[in-house]
Amino acid sequence: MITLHHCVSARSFRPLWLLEELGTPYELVMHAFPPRVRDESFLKINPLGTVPALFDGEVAMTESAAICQYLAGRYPEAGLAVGQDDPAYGDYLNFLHFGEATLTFPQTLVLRYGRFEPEQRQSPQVVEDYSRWFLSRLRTLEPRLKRDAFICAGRFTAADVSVGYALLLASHIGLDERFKPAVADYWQRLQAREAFARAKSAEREAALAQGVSPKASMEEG
Ligand SMILES: N[C@@H](CCC(=O)N[C@@H](CS)C(=O)NCC(=O)O)C(=O)O
Repeated sequence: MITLHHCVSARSFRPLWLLEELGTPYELVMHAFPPRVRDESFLKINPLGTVPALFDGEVAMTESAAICQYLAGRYPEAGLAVGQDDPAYGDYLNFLHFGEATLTFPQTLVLRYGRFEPEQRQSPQVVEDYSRWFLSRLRTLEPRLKRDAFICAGRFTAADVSVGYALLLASHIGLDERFKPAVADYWQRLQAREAFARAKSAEREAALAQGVSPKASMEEG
């Protein structure tokens, strides 16, 4: 059985959503955010103190985009991966990693210098600069999503889960109001997926059952 360690609305939402898309059984272990501070026993599970941490037999992984790639590849029958012989393979890998490396990174600076740091260390300048950075990177997606419903391969794949999480995070910090029309429509399409709704319910129910706040991690700080 796959075990996923998760904080509400954190990057571990990527593997959670993907597991729901796959329909494969998993155990969801919830932690208060940030687990490094609020749940020290977690450091024995993942010395980095970050989520996700996913265990599948002997396999242990802590990078959300890599976990999506791993799971989609392990369950090819679900059609969420793009094979090496497919002309869309390069696009698939590119956007799977773009979701974390390019789109989530500037938002972590917005969160850190807008919410998590003590007031005297907060910086409206950093918040605005990295908000703009994030929004400018979305420009790559706009023409593509004007043309196609999903990011690559003409269908929903794990790359959409990776990019979709970055849009979820943006909605938590109010940047969704600045999405251009094709990205805004895409974000609506992703939220309408049944597996997305199941993942949202699963994290809420597991949080309540395990005595963890069901509020989004970025509102806990
Ligand atoms: N690149 C990693 C980043 C993991 C990460 O930083 N997770 C955040 C949650 S979104 C975390 O656990 N932060 C708590 C901390 O840094 O102490 C990934 O994509 O999974």
